[in-house]
Amino acid sequence: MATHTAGSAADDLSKLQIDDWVSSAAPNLQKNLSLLSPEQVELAKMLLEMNQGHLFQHWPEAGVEDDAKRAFFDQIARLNASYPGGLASYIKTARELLADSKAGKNPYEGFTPSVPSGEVLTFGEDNFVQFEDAGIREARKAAFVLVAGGLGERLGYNGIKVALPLESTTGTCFLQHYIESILALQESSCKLAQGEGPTEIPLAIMTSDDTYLRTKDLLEKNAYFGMKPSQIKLLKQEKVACLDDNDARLAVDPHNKYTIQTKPHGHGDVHSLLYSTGLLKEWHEAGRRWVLFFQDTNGLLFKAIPASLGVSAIKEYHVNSLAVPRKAKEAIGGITKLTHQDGRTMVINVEYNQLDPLLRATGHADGDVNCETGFSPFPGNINQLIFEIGPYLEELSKTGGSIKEFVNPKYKDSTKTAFKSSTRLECMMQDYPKTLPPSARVGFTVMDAWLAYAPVKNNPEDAAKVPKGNPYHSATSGEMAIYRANSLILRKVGVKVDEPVQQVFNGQEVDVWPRIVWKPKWGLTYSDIKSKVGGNCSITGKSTIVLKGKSINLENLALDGALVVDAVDGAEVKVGGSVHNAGWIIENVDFKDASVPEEVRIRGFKINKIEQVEKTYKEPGNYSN
Ligand code: UGB
Repeated sequence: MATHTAGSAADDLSKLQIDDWVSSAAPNLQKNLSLLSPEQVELAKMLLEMNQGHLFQHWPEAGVEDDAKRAFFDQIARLNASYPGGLASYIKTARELLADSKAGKNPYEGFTPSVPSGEVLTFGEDNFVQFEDAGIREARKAAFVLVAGGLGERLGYNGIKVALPLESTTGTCFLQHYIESILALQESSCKLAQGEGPTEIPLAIMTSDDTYLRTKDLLEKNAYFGMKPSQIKLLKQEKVACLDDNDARLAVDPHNKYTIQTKPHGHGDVHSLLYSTGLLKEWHEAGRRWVLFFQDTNGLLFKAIPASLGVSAIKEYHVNSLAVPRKAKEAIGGITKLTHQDGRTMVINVEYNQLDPLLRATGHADGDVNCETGFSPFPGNINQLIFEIGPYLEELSKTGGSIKEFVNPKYKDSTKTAFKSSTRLECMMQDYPKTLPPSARVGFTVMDAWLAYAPVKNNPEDAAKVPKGNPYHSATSGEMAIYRANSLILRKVGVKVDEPVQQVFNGQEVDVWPRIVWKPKWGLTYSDIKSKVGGNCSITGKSTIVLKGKSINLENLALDGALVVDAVDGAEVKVGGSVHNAGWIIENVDFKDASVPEEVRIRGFKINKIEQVEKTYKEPGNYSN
């Protein structure tokens, strides 16, 4: 950044006026004004107007630590530029939200919650299949956005979460699985379109300072997992300034008095980033119709994508949230219909810590409880959102992508005058519909959790404490959910799959199904999978099957052991007969055992590959055995 000498700035009339004003508001800043560029002077003025004079309280005379002072303004400029409306707007909003928090104001004041109605789908039923067909048709007009800026503090894993294997049978990491799923969707959808419209589905990944370099590295080291590098855009969210008190005085880093302390602003940043980078406009101009948002560690997600995209297209939803049945008080938000005294209504996610008090305050004495189905009547938000790009872009053109924020200070005592530690404003991507007009078409789609949702969010110790019956959301349960879903899907298309056995890993009791894994290109939809299974197939409980190829047909297969089929595109393979061997067995691992890699330890088991049959087809052609 350019620096100005005393001479060049001193003649400026407005600067002289600032000098006078600054000398009373922040005398230590005044002594340093000669160091600042005109832009920095403007920023200083803004800070003083926003009552942030304390930031300069410890500044020494010009000539001492000048580089640090300039670095301070570099940071202020970044914080100012990355927030819609700038830092002044951030501070103003923070004061309002902090005042509301101090007054104990209910953010849902005047609203009554009720159970909304949405599309409830069951895997394999006729309407599910129709929605899947429609979704596959629409997919080539979609763009995907993965929000992966979070550190995953609850999981406590040292790497980035998208690099974690979603299952240890093949060791495929989340990012690879997501990319291969998008490529499979792209191929199926473009085949139907026969050359019309977009031919590539783009993927944007929102990262943060915590995840950007490691995400880039993972992609580069793996040749983008088969996607064209130009198809992937890495975005980076900035952190926001921390606040020390109810007057929203910016918090100075305890280790460096020239640095403002910052913390993540939340996944809601994705909207302003898509807008400010021009990416959303670019997608719209290229004829794309849908943008699909998803989180970093849900290995089941793409099983639910075709049908839910079909729901968006057929129901013409501007906003479609994917949801699953939710146990009362489970730590995922509840999709709720809110009706205001003045008649306004909206269907919105109410975060899990707010739903129970909201219900209690509006006449439901027991709060958030399970109903006769064994689940809360409020479906659980899994933060998989599908927006129609046209109305979304129109809305962002008005708001710049800023969405409703919240603040969650931890107060020292009941006077609510001091915080235990600095706080900041946060925002969530699913709060986007809060500012939409009542005419907006906002809906949701519920699918069974076994099919759609198994995130990896909790560390083994916390997962082991989850109340019985509620999902663990750990690396252990995330992996077991893949095997369960694939087993249930194969059962649905006629394969005889043995019942699971119960086992305990890292203190969590889980159902262990046969380890059935396939590449997304093998089977994206119910119809796809059904068309690849014929005759009487059976898979025993101790078995493992890995299908790595597009056209592998299972015909009268009786599997009791491990079978790996790997076929290049163009190889049409029929696999059948009896396959029997010692197979791959699961062995317990203690999560405290530091001699085992972290990604293995956190799931509490490893796979011992004793014996298998491998069938590999490297050339296109027809094969039958
Ligand atoms: N994320 C970012 O990209 N940037 C950030 O600043 C923060 C996060 P968490 P959370 O599915 O169980 C959400 O921390 O926010 C990414 C919903 O709000 O895993 O506690 C991060 O990388 C909640 O309603 O979840 O809770 C990750 O991919 C419920 O649906 C994603 O944002 C809950 O998820 C989510 O971050 C759930």
